[in-house]
Amino acid sequence: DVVPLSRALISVSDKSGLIELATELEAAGVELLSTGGSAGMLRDAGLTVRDVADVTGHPEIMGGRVKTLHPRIHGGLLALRDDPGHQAAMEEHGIEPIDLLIVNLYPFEETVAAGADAAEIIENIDIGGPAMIRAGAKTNAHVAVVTDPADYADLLGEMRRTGGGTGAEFRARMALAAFGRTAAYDTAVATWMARHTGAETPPWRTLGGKLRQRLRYGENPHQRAAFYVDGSNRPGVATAEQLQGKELSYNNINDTDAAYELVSEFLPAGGAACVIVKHANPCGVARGATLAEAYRRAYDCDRTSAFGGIVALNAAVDAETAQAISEIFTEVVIAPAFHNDARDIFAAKKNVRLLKAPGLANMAEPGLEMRPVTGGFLVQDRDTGTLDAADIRIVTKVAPTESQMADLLFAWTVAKHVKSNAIVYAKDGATVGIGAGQMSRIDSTRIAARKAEDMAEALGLPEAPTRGSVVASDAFFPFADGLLTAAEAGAVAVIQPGGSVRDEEVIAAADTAGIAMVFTGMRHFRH
Ligand code: 93A
Repeated sequence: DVVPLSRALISVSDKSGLIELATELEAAGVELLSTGGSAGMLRDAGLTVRDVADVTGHPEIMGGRVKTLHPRIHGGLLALRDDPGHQAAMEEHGIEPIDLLIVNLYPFEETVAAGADAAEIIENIDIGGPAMIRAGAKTNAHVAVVTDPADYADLLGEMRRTGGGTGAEFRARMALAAFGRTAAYDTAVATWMARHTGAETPPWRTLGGKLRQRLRYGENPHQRAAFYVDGSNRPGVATAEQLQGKELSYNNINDTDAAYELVSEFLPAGGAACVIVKHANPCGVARGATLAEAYRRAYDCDRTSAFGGIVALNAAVDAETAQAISEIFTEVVIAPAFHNDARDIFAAKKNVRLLKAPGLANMAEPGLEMRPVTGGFLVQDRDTGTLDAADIRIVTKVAPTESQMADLLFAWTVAKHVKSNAIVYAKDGATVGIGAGQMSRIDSTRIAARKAEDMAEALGLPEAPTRGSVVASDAFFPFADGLLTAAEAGAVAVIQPGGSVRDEEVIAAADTAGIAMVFTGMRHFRH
């Protein structure tokens, strides 16, 4: 798969590192073709360069607007070397193959940032450059495209590795970067044009996804909104089929995503599981011997919040589960499948939106998450962190029992999906109190315990279900007070990352209270 290099086309606006690179290419016996300014610079440095105009037999015209837009150039980049028809065309039209393309684009973004006028900005919309980059990247079976001076060292390393050529893996990697560059470039052009013409910024059509549906409004009625799919086809809310019910709203989709991601942590092999979400936070999560039982136990965590919630299930919904869900108002039910008799029951509840996802979400699959900040955006890996037994360290005198350990891991998984500060009390594979999104951990700890007390009262239980429960904290307890509050509520085992400067104090408090505590060494902030 190594393509030896015989001819390179160089056309760059950012000329940094160019002479060093071209000197090495010439020394390796690579013929250099180049456009006006680039060719001049290389010649001044004493290198031998062939003008693109000489190759095309056509001068650069219109102040450089047309210089490389010619079949001798594009044919040289696009020809498939192993296609006899392409070979014949090359011979007939005097087209020579180009196997290395060094191009970077007119500085459009910089010209906008410098506050130039529209005429100058427009002149900096590169047409020939992106056309060549895309042609070369499309033909990465034969052509290497380098669009960033930062990659020149990599190119030279690749040439040394392969004895003067480029390998398929390198060419594919560069092609990916090349398409990324032209995509970002055109987004910048469209964004400027939107601003210049007084249209929407950023323009909806350039968001990089495929529009799935326009939404009636966003988080609030005065906000416009739309739903895009990213083309990955991952099972989840974006690929689910709506079987019945009103149109999904922006908040429905956001909440359904949160619910389905969490329920997807519970693989069907481990038994039935149900998640109920309100405002992107779970308000009840449970396993059960049956799906209906899982739903009822999830519902019993916080019946008040579950009203008008989103219900996600990890297996095909049966009639009994459908019946149980139908007893209160629910916005959305999402599951990998629905039995026909369940469909019949939901059909009587016209407003319930039923979503059938093409499988559970793969929570181990890597991906990126983006979030806007004023003037930019943040990107991070999805939180695919998981625990195994070896990561868990028992730090107290008392060790958790086997069933407590199972509940600790269950609560930990739920806590990963609760907005920070997250505190999750659980017992026998069901949450019994969830504290979410507070600015202090102690408040989340208290709120979760109080909600459990409220439920005990509503359900007529003899005591709060936090008695004998375990508790998970998404980040370390900075002080002993949170742990003491949990102990007071009746928690008998704790799971948390550890790592506070006051760990010793917190461990001592756990020992005094006679409860077990384990450290995970991993944090699950979610903001
Ligand atoms: O004006 S263009 O859109 N028309 C073209 O045919 C063309 N070919 C290369 N811009 C074109 N380029 C761009 O010129 C390249 O992308 C590069 O940024 C620049 C290099 O020009 P020079 O070598 O004259 O400095």
